[in-house]
Amino acid sequence: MVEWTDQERSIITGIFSNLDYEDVGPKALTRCLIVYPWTQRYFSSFGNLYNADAIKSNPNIAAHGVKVVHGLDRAVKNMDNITAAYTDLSVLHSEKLHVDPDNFRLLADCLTVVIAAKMGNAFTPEKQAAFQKFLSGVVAALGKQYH
Ligand code: HEG
Repeated sequence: MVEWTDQERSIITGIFSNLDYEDVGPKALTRCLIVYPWTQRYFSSFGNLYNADAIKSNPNIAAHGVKVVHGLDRAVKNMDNITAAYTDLSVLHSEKLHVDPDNFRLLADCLTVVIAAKMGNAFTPEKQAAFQKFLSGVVAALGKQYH
């Protein structure tokens, strides 16, 4: 079980209460698909992913990016039991979507880059540390049902 300090809790709540999901979600998923092109294989039904411009302007990717970042809300609400909060999503990604769990870390890192760029100097090392710890919990939880 992960232990959280009051400062870490308030950093995480603060980041998410100010988060522009409609902006950050599409940017994070887009970045993941461009920086790590093998992640595109799971989105073959999403239409044109032919190059970076196509990915950036693909409405299905944008909508899915928003959905994925909203998928983090359950971790924010269940910080003391992130693993249980992701049982169903872990089963889905493993058994139905067959997403290689290494990719969770890649998307998490892209999300960190996007948030750091938006927050600028406000994304202090302390905030990055708490956010990294939070995302590591999510990544581990999403990988839990793989066997
Ligand atoms: Mg996943 C569906 C969350 C990483 C590929 N993802 C979903 C859904 C959520 C979600 C909430 C919708 C589930 C539903 O419809 O019930 N995904 C989620 C999180 C993270 C993640 C929180 C990591 C931070 N997903 C991830 C990665 C890939 C991926 C790295 C592939 C590289 N997700 C994926 C696909 C779908 C979902 C292909 C189904 C999309 C669709 O067909 O609509």
